[in-house]
Amino acid sequence: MSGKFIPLKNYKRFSEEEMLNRSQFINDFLQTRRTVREFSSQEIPIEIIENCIKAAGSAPSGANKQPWHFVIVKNQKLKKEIRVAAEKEENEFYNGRATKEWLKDLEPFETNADKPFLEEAPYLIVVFEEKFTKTDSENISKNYYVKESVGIAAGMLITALHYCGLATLTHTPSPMNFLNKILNRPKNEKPFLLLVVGYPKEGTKVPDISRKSFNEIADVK
Ligand code: IYR
Repeated sequence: MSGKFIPLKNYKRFSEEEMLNRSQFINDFLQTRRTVREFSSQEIPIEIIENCIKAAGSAPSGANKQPWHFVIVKNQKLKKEIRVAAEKEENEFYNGRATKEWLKDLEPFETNADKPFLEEAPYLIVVFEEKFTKTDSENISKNYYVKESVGIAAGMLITALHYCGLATLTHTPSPMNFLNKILNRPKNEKPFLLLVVGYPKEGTKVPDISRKSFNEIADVK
């Protein structure tokens, strides 16, 4: 074996009873997560967001390349710029690019091209994927399973934020390349997801939709 190995640290094994309790708890807890589309402007200490991003950065990734970059946007001017650019794309989406079927599928969510939450929420977290990583001015290192890796990290980020009591909205205006320009990110980074983060606006409502049952989403063979 060529690499260096160290003992597995901090692994904790539980009794079966404890595992059962924990599995019930995590299911109940994650079932309480709902995407919201109306956010309060109340401020949130940035350390909380930073810790959640650190947690997301612990995600597994292809060949441990960690092909992600997170930009926390709290600056009001930048948020406004992002809103203007996103609404331009969304206007084209709702008034032409989207198929009839797609618009029909979106009806229960009552979404439209207006995205005030991009300015109102205290934080936007833009998750970038790195198709390759620049190691220095001449060299690049190739990344593997980039979408899978960044998708897992994004899921962990949403989970961490939910654990802190923060609501999120996974927003993907398409295309999102305007984010490179506004946030001054290099060409090897591609926007993967725009996560809106904050407290839900008081009195906000969410669509009355349900989750598929265990038997619909899983099989035991
Ligand atoms: N990006 C648009 C449309 C949209 C698409 C899907 I798929 C959604 O789950 C929700 C919205 C918007 O944000 O309005």
